[in-house]
Amino acid sequence: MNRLRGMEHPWRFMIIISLLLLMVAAIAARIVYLHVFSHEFLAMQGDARALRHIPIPAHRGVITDRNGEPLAVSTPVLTLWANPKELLDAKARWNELAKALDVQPAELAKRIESNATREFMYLARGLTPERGQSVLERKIKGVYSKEEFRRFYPAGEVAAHLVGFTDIDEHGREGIELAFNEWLTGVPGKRQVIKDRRGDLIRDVQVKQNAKPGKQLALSIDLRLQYLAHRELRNALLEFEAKAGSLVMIDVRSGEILAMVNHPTYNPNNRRELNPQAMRNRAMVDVFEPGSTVKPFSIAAALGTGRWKPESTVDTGNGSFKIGRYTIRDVSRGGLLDLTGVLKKSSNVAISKIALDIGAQPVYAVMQNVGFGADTGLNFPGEQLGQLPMHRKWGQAETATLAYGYGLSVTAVQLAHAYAVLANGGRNMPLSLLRQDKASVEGVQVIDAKISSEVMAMLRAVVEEPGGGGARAQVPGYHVGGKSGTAKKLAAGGGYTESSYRSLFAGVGPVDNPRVATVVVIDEPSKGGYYGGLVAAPVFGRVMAGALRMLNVRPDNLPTQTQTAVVGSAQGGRG
Ligand code: 59J
Repeated sequence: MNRLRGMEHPWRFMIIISLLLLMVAAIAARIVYLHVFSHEFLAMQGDARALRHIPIPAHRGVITDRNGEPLAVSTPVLTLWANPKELLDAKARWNELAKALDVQPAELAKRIESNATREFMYLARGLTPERGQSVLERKIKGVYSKEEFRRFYPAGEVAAHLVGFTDIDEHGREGIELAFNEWLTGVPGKRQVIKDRRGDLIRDVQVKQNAKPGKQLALSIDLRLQYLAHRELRNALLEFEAKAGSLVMIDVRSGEILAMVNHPTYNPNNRRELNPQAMRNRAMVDVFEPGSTVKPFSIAAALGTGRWKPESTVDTGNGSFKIGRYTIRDVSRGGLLDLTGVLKKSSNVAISKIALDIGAQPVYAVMQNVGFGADTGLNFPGEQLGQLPMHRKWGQAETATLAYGYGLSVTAVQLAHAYAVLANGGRNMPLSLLRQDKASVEGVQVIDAKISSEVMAMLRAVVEEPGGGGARAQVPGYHVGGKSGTAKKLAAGGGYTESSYRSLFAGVGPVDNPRVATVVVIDEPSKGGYYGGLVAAPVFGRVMAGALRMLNVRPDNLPTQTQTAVVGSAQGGRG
C-alpha cells in the first residue's frame, strides 16, 4: 500500500534526489575551490590566529668589582600570571593553587574575584624556575608563565649604596644601576610560536630576532677593600655610638675609587622595609664642613706663595686670636709653631694668621684646584658638589675660616680626591668609578711636586711624632700620613651646636710614595669621645693596613731584620 502510494508521485522523488545531488556537488566544488585556489590565503589566516610573537628577555649586563667579583647579576626566573576569566571556571582548584603559591587561599580568591573582568593578573613574580615549574605542572586552567630575569646583589649591604638597584622590571633605579642603565640594558629578542585557542604553547617555530644582552660593567672598587672598610666603619660606629659614617678610598695614581662605604646601609636583595636614611650614599650625596682636614691645603697655598717655608714659624700666643668682634680659638695652647707644628697641633689661630698673611686668593685657588666645590665628573645619581664660596671682597674672618675649613662644604669623595691630588705629587687625576684598564688621561699638575712632598712630610709627622694627634692612624710596616679633624656640626637654627660633632680623618699611604688616599667620616659619635684623632683615625689605620697589604704595596717601615727577610724572599730585591 505504502509503496504504491509513494509511486503515485514519482516526480517528487526525482526532485528530492536532484536537490541532494546538487548540494553534494556544491560542497565538492567549495572544497575544491578552498583547497586549490584559496589554500595560501587560508593557511595565512589560520597561522595568524595561532602564530604568536613572544619576547625573549634580554640578559642585563653583570656589574663586577675591579677583579671580576660579581656585584649585580641577573638570573632567570619564572613569573606566573593568570587569566582571571578562565580561573573563575577552575574554582575547585583555587585552594590547591594558593597552597602551591604559598599564599592565603582567601587572599587569592579575593584577588581573582576583584580581577574577574580582566584577562591578566600576576600570580607570583620572579620565582625560581623550579618553584615556578612545580606550580605549572599542576596544569590549572588559566595559569600561565613568563620567563624573566631578576637582579641579585651578591655583596648585599656592603656595596648597596654604590651599586644601587633595579626595579622588578630590571630598570635601574639607584646608584650605578641607574647611572649606567642604558649600558647595562639589553634589547629583547622575538620568538615565533604556535599557540592553541587557549593560548597554550604548542610549538616553537623560530627565533625571529636574538635577544641582545646588555654590556657588563667593571667598577673600580675592590670588593675585598669594600668588605674591610664596611666592617671597620661599622665597628667604630658601634663603639662610639655614632649616627652614621662614610669611608672613601682612592688610588692616587689613577683616580680610581677603590672603596666607598656608608652606614647605615641596607640589603638590596630585600627592600621590603626601605628606610630612606639607610639608602643614602652619604659619601657622595651628603656635604659637610671639612674643618681641620683642609689645613694641609692652606699650608700648600702658603708654600706656593714663596712667602712661607716649612721651617717658618707662627706665634699662636695663648691660643686665641681676635679678628674684629670674632675670636678664633685653639683647643690647646701651642706657642711658637713651625708649619709642621701647625698641623700637629691643628692650630686654628696659626692657620688664620698664615691665611691673613697670604690673602684668601691663594687658599681659594688651591682648594678649587684640588676639586672642592667642583663637579667630580662621576655623575652619580644625587651627587652633591658642595660649595666653595667666592667672595667679591674677602673679609678677614672669611679668609681665616676658609683656611681652617669652615664656610665651605664638601663630600667625602671630594675630600678624598683632594688628598689624592696632594699625594700624587700635586697632579689632579679625574676620579673614576669604573676600572681604568690603561692610563687614558695624564691629569693636570695643580700643586708643585716639591710642595706636595713637603706637605707629605708634615702629614707623616702628624701621625708618627708625639703630640701630632694622629698616632692612632699608624699602620704597622708602613709610613703613612694624615690629618684629623673634629668639627662642631651646624645647628638647624643657624650657628654651631655645642655637643654634636663630626669626627674626620684624611690621609695617605705610603706617605713617601703614595698609592692610596682614604677619608673617614663619623657623624655624631656620642659615647667614649668624639675627637677625629680618637674616633676616625683608628678606622683609617686599620683599613689602610689591609689595603696596602692587599694591593701588594711593599712595606717601607719594617724592623730591620724583617726587612732583610722580605728583600731576600721570592718577591725579589728593590726594583
Ligand atoms: C672644635 C669647630 C666650629 C666652627 C672646637 C671641636 C670652630 C669655629 C666657626 C671645639 C670641638 C670643640 C667658623 S679639637 O679639628 O677646632 O681632631 O683630634 O668646630 O673652631 O671657629 O669642643 N681637633 N677642632 N672647631 N669650630 N667655627 C681639634 C680641632 C681640629 C682635634 C682635637 C681637639 C676644632 C685635637 C673644632 C682632633 O683640628
